[in-house]
Amino acid sequence: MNNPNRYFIADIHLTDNQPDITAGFLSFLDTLPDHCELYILGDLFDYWVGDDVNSTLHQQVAGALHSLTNRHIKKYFVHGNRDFLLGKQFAKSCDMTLLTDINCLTKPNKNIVFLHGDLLCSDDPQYLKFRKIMHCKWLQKLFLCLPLFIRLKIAAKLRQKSSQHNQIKSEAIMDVNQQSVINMMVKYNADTMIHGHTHKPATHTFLINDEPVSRIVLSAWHDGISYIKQECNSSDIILYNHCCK
Ligand code: LP5
Ligand code: MN
Repeated sequence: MNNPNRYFIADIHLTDNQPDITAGFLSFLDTLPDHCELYILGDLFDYWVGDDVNSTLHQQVAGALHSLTNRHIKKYFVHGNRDFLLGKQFAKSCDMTLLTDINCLTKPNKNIVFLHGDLLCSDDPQYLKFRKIMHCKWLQKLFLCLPLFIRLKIAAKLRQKSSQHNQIKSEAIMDVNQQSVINMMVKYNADTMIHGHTHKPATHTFLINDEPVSRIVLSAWHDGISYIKQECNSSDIILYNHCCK
């Protein structure tokens, strides 16, 4: 029995303000073949302030993802830095499995490691410190107890501060650190890494211990659909990086 084909996407940044991206996302789901697996590598939503936000957008997305189950499509979700609060309740309404921050898929000889990508930005200790605070369980619980309008205000403030900070950070600081990439690939015995976050789509090939490996970076969806397809047949696994306007 062949493995299912796998599709990887990230950084869709769904928001009420950009219905064209939502429409693109929903039609992308329609094009998925039956019996495949869909891996969403974070920042599906532009921000997430709690599963209790029952907006039309959230209902539409949950309905569309859930209905993929009728076509035997499994959905997996890795949190991004914008939607790290997406919880079990919403995942259930999508019939989607929540994964940990770093995950591995086995290939015949080596593994594929996949993650959102922000953890690899180790040239930016300020961000990693900020991330650590945002991931404090008690702080998240406290935040989720706040009235919705306050949560939305805090999220808007954080977004504003973040874009101010990003304007003065260099491109290099906001990209992944090559040594962190290598360390993670060695740790997971991976010859392939897939991630998003940086919005710099590319396939980087390099050597680890004289063996060729690749890091495939997904694009954000502001400029069109982007996905990686892992095609499985008995002898081969091929990864395609598709970006279409
Ligand atoms: O995603 P992107 O490209 O904008 O920037 C990221 C990093 N920024 C973030 C912040 C998010 O955008 C905010 C998401 C809000 C989610 C909902 C709210 C949930 C609140 C839960 C509370 C428990 O991730 C950015 C990186 C960039 O990627 C590239 O890697 O540079 O990091 C930053 O900008 C962080 C700064 O370096 C430090 C930020 C200091 C903020 C100070 C906050 C003070 C305001 C407090 C308001 C109450
Ligand atoms: Mn991100």
